[in-house]
Amino acid sequence: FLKNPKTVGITCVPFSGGQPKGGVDDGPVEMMRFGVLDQIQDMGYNIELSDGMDKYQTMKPADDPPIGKMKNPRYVSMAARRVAEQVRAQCEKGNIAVTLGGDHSIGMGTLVGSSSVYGDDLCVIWVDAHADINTPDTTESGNLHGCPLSFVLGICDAESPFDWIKPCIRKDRLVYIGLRDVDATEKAILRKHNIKAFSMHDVDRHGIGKVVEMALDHVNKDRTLPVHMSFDVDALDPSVAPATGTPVRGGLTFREGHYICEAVAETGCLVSLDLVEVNPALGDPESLRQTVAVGCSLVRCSLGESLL
Ligand code: B3U
Ligand code: MN
Ligand code: MN
Repeated sequence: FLKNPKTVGITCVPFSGGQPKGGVDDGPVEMMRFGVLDQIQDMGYNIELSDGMDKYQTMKPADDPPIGKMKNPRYVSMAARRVAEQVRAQCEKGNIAVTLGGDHSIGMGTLVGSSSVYGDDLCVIWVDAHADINTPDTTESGNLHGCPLSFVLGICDAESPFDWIKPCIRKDRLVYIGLRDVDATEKAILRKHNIKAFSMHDVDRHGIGKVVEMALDHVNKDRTLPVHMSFDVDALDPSVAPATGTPVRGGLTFREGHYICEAVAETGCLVSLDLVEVNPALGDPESLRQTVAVGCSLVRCSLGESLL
């Protein structure tokens, strides 16, 4: 699918407006400081950086009162719209589009951007402790990082300021891995729309190898369709990735997380990737180092680092 399979287009999104904790906006800069760009180049890729990562902070509207339960709706919408444009540009050039967050509300932007180029062929693998599929009506927290999928799947009516988002992802081309903290309202949505999810219970039962195979079979049986993977570091166990806003016990081990990335890399179908919810402000320096390091390592493995 890729015109430039050896070019990685990186979009850094220092954005935290989709949830209440500061610091997640420093995720991209900490991953860069850790050397993620050089590491990707050392694997033989060219890098093209989307510009203006400083713009996200300055986009914050002076006045952004809640709309219904949604917090910071205008800010989240504007940031996601910009992400969508930048990811679209990277995908149009045929680069592998890698987006470094930032909180997971930016996922609505990356999915709009990638699907605007790949259409509804695009398959989505959402690796997360959470389902991120609340609607503006079902969300209890009002945090929009818990809602991105409902917008792009067309499960909720796109009201202003999110009316620029058209349904663009097919429900049968979405699959989850790693779930263990899903709201009752979200479970009802998953059931109603027949959305495939592999929880930690499934990982325990079948092992990660089988789970990833079943997940890929569900969305991409013949391995011929383009794939977007959205990796929330809180899918990993907090002992592996402690510096994140909403850690949940009982997550993926270091190897299980990497296995998912390696298996996706092996398909050769990956066209776009998000790595989100690294929050360097949470925890001691060692937790921060460990989390940033594992984030960079997941990105490299998704780009094929460990394939022989
Ligand atoms: N489902 C809850 C909790 C949550 C979602 N995503 C994260 N936490 N990181 C909510 O707020 O919608
Ligand atoms: Mn998430
Ligand atoms: Mn999560």
